[in-house]
Amino acid sequence: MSTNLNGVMFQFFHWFLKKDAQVLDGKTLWQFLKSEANRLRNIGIDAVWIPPAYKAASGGDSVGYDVHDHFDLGEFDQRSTTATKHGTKGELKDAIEALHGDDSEKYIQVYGDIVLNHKSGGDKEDYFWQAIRVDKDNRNHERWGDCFECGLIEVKGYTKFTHEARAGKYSSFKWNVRHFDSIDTAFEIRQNNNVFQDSGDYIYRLLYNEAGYQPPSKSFESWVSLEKGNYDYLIDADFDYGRHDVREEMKYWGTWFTQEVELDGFRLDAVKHISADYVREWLGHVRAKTNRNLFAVGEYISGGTQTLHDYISRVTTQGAFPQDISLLDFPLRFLFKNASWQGEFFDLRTLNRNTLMVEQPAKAVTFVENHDYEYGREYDSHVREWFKPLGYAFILLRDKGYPCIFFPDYYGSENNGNHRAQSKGQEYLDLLLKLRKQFALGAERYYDEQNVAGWVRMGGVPHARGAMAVVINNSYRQVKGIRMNTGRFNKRFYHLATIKFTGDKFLVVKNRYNLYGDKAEGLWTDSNGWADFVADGGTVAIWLEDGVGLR
Ligand SMILES: [Ca+2]
Ligand SMILES: [Ca+2]
Repeated sequence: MSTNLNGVMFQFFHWFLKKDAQVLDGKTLWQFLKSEANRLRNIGIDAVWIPPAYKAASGGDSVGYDVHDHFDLGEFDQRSTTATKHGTKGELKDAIEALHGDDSEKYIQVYGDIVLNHKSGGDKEDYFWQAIRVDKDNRNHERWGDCFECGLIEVKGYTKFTHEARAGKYSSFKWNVRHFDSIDTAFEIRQNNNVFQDSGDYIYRLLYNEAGYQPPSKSFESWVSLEKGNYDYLIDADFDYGRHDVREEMKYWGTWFTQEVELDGFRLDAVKHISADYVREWLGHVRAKTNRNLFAVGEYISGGTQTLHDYISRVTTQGAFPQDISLLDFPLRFLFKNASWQGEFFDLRTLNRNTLMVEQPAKAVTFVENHDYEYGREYDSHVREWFKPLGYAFILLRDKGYPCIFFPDYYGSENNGNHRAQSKGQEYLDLLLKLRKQFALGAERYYDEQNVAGWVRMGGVPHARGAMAVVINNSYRQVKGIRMNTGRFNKRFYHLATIKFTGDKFLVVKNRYNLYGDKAEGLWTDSNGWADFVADGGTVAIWLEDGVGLR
């Protein structure tokens, strides 16, 4: 969880952000982040998740997940650029300094994006290495024997990383094939003295370590996702965490990166493809070496919660030094996506079941959208815009989870390739953030039906300004009510705002909403505290106890 009361995280990038995007106003992302530090502070952001800050194989145009050199934070001329897509190392440090602020300012935490799974864009390897072909869909199926494309082979892939421009600064580790356990691209395959082309149909599992090395054999890691048999391999050159030298080097890097730019925590990329035992070892090492209570949230993509519980348990309860970790709530995110596509055919009662938010709220980082699923990433994988205010109300105003706001949902975006411009949600998100800090406090009473769900925050605790009732309605164009108990008897609640998407922008209708009839400006609870709170179709409506206002 966040260390702050009702903490909020901000994912400060997206996949389709152009380097010359209007919102950046000629700045790099790091420069823009620096210039936005005070705004983020003022709207109630407690932590910023920054994109991978190190040199990517595709250089200055990459979001950064194709990591080429973990130690190059925009400092060395590699992959045809010194800066990363997001800027230079100096600009990154300036941005983080601005977020941390001086002693008189609220401290905003910075979470680095940590890619521990692979390296990308290596040079052609010098040495052949023994390997076996495994099926992409079943990694446990190794193609031994003498059938077509079977048997022991030797491969050369793109596994050599010399980083000559860095010349050993920060680390002299020289990466080559021995440090990886699998690749999916070979430029040379040799078998029985014949040379073969890479058919592109297989993953090549590397078999042995060099003579005399312990352990003598390589293997896929254990405690990874069991999808595809064993989901250790994801992309490019996959680290071999069976090797002591690889484990140590990446732990050393984690400590170095954390201290070099003063990180406060991590978003751990692709953890289903990395041994959970290594992630625990890595976190334990970096936390101990830096002597800091570093927050960690992992990206484990799963529609079901059981694998997430198993993963959390493996990291937080096993081993000599159990480590705290949260996970992104993908099960909830996939429900949001379905809700946005199915409209009123989606049963809102499913939102409050089978999610990490419900089942393990203290370990849930909740979100509506991210860079991997936003419009244009995969066919119809995004959350449609009309639903976003409902989704954000659900993560920002509930009593569970550590919510995360996605860059384009706040700042808007521009058309770019398959990506269609998304509308700026700044006005309604600023409102929800204020409500989160002032009214999303105290006990919660939750109610739901097929097409309408609502909750009351009871207040009555420090920092709470009063009671709040929130209603989301996913029907097409019909005002619906839900009966909720407020614990306030014969009390008026006024209509603060209804947030809706008009097809090209988000509208925040305050004070009076004519479709609500005699409740257009407010409503009364009965002598037992009950009232029918209403919201328009496809909107979220917010009602506050009379006599208190938003500051
Ligand atoms: Ca892996
Ligand atoms: Ca591996």
